[in-house]
Amino acid sequence: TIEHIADGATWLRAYAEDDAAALIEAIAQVTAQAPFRQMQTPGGYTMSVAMSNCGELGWVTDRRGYRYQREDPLSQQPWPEMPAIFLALAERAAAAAGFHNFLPDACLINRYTPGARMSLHQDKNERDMSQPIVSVSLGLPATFLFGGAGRADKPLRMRLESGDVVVWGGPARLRFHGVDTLAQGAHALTGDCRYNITFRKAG
Ligand code: MD3
Ligand code: FE
Repeated sequence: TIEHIADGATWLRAYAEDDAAALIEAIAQVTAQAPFRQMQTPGGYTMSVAMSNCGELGWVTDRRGYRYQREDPLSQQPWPEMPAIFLALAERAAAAAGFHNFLPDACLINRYTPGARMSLHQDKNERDMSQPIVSVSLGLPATFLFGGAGRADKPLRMRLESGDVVVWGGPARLRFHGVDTLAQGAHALTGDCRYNITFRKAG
């Protein structure tokens, strides 16, 4: 089912359900080369979410700031190639939401274990804000917080489940958002974790 959440935001419930096992296998292949790591924020905190990347550009944070870069700072090697199944899903989902010819060059993979969260933020490190972000949730469900144009706007709460895909474009692209603390649980495909994959045109 297609659901319009807000101007520019489209929720494709269970859209990736049939691909879930293959997507999780592809995550394992990417992270065998570029392991999950908990990065440092510029303010010196360690993120509770563990991250990796694939594609031409990867999102990183450290004491120097937030940015995209071509090399994995752990290995100083290029990020692993974006798996074909990732690219195909992102392109198809974006088109279903009205964003044709979406060609992501960056894919951030987030891993949440119980207790992990992501505080309200905007995604502003990408060059072209006319391009959407496509997000895919796998494994344990999470409460996603969808805020407004300002940090103080009270966020809507949305439960994102395994296989859900959301396309964030247009006026939704710069809205504040975050993820509430992940609850304990067990999922048949991922065990005690949630993965979120986001596809971006960063460069
Ligand atoms: C709304 N990830 O990696 S995905 C992130 O579930 C991030 O891991 C969350 O926020 C997660 O930056 C949320 C949904 C999402 C992604 C990007 C957005 C929602 C968005 C950009 C603009 C507005
Ligand atoms: Fe974000």
